[in-house]
Amino acid sequence: MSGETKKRVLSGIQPSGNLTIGNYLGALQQWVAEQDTFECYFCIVDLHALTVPQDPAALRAKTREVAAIYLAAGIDPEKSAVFVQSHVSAHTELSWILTCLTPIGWLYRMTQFKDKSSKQQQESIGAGLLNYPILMAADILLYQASAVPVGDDQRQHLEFTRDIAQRFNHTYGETFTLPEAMIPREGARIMGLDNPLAKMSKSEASEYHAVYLLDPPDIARKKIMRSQTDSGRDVRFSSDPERAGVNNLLTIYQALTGEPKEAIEARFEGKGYGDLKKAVAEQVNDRLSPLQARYNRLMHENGYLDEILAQGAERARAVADKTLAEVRDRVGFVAPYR
Ligand code: AQP
Repeated sequence: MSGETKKRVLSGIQPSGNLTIGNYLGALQQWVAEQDTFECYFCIVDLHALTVPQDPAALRAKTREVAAIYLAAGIDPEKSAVFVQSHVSAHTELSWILTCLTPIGWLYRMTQFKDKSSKQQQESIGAGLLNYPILMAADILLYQASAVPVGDDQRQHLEFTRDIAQRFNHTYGETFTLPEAMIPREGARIMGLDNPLAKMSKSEASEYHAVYLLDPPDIARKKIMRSQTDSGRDVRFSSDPERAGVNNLLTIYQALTGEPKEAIEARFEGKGYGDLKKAVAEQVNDRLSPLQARYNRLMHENGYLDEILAQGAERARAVADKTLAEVRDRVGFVAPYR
């Protein structure tokens, strides 16, 4: 043992639907890769899921499902703390303190708020949807995380987190580490298979929009074979919006294989879109089959998941409560007598 302390990483996914290959390539795949380099905290962010309406029984089931998917994807609970966000109450407490420091204008500027609120009736938009980035900032800052591995859609929320951390540090004295977004080079923004101009999203309802991590191989293959492409023939990476479908399939292929762009284009030289779709389906299923086998085993091991989540929450609390105690002192709260 060198005794050297590792830098911290925190990230999470909302249990708000079926996890997609977008969540896998943008987030999970890099979490697995970073476990040896960093001290990692990975949570299932159930408090965030409440920002849009959720059925309680479905939320409970999805929270366990997402936890099992983390482990099945390769998160090792011996190395990384895996926990449910609502099991660590410091998240909500810090979130309130940061709320009181946040100008409302910063929140109204967030793209995700604009997107998600535009899909709801004005009178049913919860204040939680607006405040979402503050809770996310609290999640990250509690762990003094230096890096946050996320997809490209979370870039703006990370900038918000840095801004609020700086505001706190400036107002109350140096307290929080300023985190950096860790965005993967490939697969940072996987697009919908049915509409390659919109981000693939787990809460999008249409049948052919996304491959889910628990889709059986024939369903995953069918979705990919039906994905939207254009009338061209060349299998090449492109930034032309007309060719976004093919570009998206190539991006998925690249993120899964790690091959350079040129090698991939050479592989598909003289071949058509059908060949590309078959090759992508094969890569996706090769990755998902072992994940699904591990997932099924885990879900049948009585008590195992609960034990991992309990241990993860304990490790998380040890760090989060320490930061929170410092914050409470900085803002002027009287420490409890006992
Ligand atoms: N399409 C995507 N491509 C790459 N990365 C993605 N992520 C999400 N979609 C893509 C990354 O996955 C993590 C999950 O974040 P989240 O659950 O907090 O919510 P999100 O970013 O809003 O993801 P979804 O799937 O679109 O969820 P819903 O539909 O519930 O809002 C993040 O790291 C994200 O960047």
